[in-house]
Amino acid sequence: MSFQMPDYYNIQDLMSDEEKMIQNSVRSFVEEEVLPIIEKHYEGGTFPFDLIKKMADLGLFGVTIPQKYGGAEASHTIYGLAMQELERGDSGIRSFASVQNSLVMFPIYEYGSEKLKQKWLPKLATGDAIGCFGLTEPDFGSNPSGMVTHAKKIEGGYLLNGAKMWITNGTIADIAVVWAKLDGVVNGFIVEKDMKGFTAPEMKHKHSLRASITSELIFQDVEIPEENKLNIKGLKGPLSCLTKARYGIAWGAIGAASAVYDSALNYAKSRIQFAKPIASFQLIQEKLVWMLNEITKGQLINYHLGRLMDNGKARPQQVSLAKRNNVEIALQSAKLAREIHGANGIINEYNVMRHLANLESVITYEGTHIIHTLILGEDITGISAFM
Ligand code: TGC
Ligand code: FAD
Repeated sequence: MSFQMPDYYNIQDLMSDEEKMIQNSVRSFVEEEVLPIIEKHYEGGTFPFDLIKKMADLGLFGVTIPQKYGGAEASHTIYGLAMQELERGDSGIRSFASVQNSLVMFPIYEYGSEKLKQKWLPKLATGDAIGCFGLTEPDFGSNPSGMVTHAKKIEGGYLLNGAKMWITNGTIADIAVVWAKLDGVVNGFIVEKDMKGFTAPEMKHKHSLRASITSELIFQDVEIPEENKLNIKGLKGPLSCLTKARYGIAWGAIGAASAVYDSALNYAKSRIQFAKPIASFQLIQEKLVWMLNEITKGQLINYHLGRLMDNGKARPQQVSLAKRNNVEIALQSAKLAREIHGANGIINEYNVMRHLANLESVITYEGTHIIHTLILGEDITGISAFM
């Protein structure tokens, strides 16, 4: 049965032809290229490298970056729609695109010198270069301001020492956007894979995001040339990148939620127990309606937030609300969908357990659910829970 994205409030009617066209082309890509291979990669714990060039050809890297740097120069709403469709396939595929777009190309475009932009953005857009983003450390996750990775000024550049952990794409990246303290202030540096003293071992044995590469980054006296320093000081540098990525995740989560809802609805209509489809039982209907209800609310949040982003009016806290809400309801939807599938819910013939396990990472990274609660708590009370 072919996939139908739930659209209970006819949001499609509000979308431009360009938005519909891109959404449809990414949906077809997921249908034809991602879904047939994803379970094999998930089981094997491998990333499907063949998809990188295909994603680049679709314009999925540098979606909002100007064309003169190889980007698609499209809107944030289009970026969101693309992330939604990718995560309908798998959170790991969306993660790859989130990192490349929001956490690597965005900071180079926003804070890099013209030389740095010319050097890296076109290659990142075509998928000829892969990037990663190193903020989290073994002892500093939710509180990145405590980071111990540091840079020291030397003649012609900087000497970088420290370690990052849980870094998506680290092992396969050509460049890492690394956040480190210089004279006690957070700064951003571009570390290139061949720089002496830099290693990026893969972290194995994950039960979640298995079709995505997660790595450590280790820096031992890595010499960084002056031109590889980004022009931004303080934690607002990395946090501004996170705002972009969290926005994409809010859309992506609705893709994952729609995938498990679709599977649960079809399963409930075809699975017979007590001589009836299980969809006829009120307790099953309640679960399906809960999912549809929450997906619809999430879609409306995303659609409006996209317009705010496009008009430059979105506040980071509004992005936090969307990420917090949509990932939580996607996770709950995956749990309900797994229940509706009974024993079949745990095997890879159905997508629900894979999405459920993936969403356990998505609710942790880019600010945990609790961190977004506290960001919103501070916004409405004026009192920070972090001090
Ligand atoms: P705080 O004092 O609140 O802020 C420091 C400065 O930053 C500004 N700011 C922001 N700017 C842009 N966007 C945002 N979202 C911003 N949030 C804050 C703020 O205005 C201030 O500016 P200024 O000019 O006054 O200096 O900072 P804090 O130290 O109290 O931290 C607050 C907190 C806890 C919310 C923050 O540290 C946080 O968000 N922690 C969560 C860490 C996190 O999300 N890590 C994610 C790592 S990357 C990742 O997970 C990638 S997964 C990739 C994938 O596979 O998809
Ligand atoms: P901690 O910060 O140690 O938190 C542990 C628990 O304590 C959480 O439940 C948290 O909500 C809670 N907690 C923390 N502070 C408070 C508080 N003040 N009040 C109440 N509760 C609190 N990072 C990158 O930099 N780049 C990447 O590419 C990247 N990719 C990732 C990929 C995967 C698969 C995963 C799992 C993580 C990735 N991360 C990445 C790291 C991710 O951003 C961190 O895991 C996340 O920020 C949380 O940090 P932590 O795991 O150290 O948890």
